[in-house]
Amino acid sequence: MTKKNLQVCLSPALFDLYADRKSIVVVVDVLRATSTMCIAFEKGVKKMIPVSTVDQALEYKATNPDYILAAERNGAPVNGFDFGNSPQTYINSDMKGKTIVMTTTNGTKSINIAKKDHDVVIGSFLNLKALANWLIKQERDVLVFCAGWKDKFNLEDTLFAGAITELLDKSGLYNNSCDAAQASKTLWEKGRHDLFGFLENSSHRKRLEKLNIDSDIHFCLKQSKTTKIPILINDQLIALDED
Ligand code: 3SL
Repeated sequence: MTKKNLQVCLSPALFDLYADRKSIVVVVDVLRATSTMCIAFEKGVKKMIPVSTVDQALEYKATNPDYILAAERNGAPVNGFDFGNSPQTYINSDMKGKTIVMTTTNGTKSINIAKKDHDVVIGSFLNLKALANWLIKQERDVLVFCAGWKDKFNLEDTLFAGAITELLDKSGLYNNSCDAAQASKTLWEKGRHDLFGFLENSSHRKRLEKLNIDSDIHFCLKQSKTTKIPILINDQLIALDED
C-alpha cells in the first residue's frame, strides 16, 4: 500500500503551510481544552459545540436554554459561565446526555481554523492509544495540529505530537518526512518518563500553577484513560468509541 503522510503543525500561525484539504486533522491542546473534551465524553456528554468567542457561546444559550456553557480565557473561567476548562470539574459533575458549548483561548480557536477544509478529531494524552488505533484504520494522511499558546509553540502539545507520531510510525503505514514530526518524537523520547518534570519550566505549567490548578496538569498527562474519540460533524463534536 502507498504510504500515508504524517505531518505535525506546531502552531496555529503555521497552519496554512500544512493545510492540504485531505488530511485528517488531530487538534491537540493538552493543557487543557482537548483533554477536557475527551473526559467530558467519557463522562457521558452527548455533544460539544466548540466556538471561538464568548459572544457566540451566549448566542447558543439564548436559543437553547438547556445547553451548558463552558468558557476559559487566559486559564481562568469566564464570569457568568457554568464551567471553565478544568477536566476535573467534569469528572465530578453529572453531564450525561448534556450538550456543552465551549470556548477556550487556543483549543476551540484551533478547531475552528482546522474545520474549514478538513475533517477534525480531538487528541489528548487521555485518548492517545485509542486515537492512534483509529487513525491507522482510516488509512488516510494525518496532520497533528498543536494549538500552542496564542500562536506560540508549546512543549506539552509537542510532546503529544511526538507520542502519537511514535505510535503511528510503528504501524509502518506512514512516511515520516516531516521535520516537525521528527522533532516532536525526539522531545517525546526525552520527556516521556517524567512528563510533569519535563514541563517544569514550561510557560503553561507556570500559568496554571499561578492559578492553583496544577492538579489539572497531572490529570491531563495521564495516558490512554478513555477510548472516546471526539469527532467534529456539522460544527459539533460527538464521540466515537474505539474499543
Ligand atoms: O487555550 C486553551 O484552549 C485552554 O486549554 C487553556 S487553559 O488550560 O484552560 O488555560
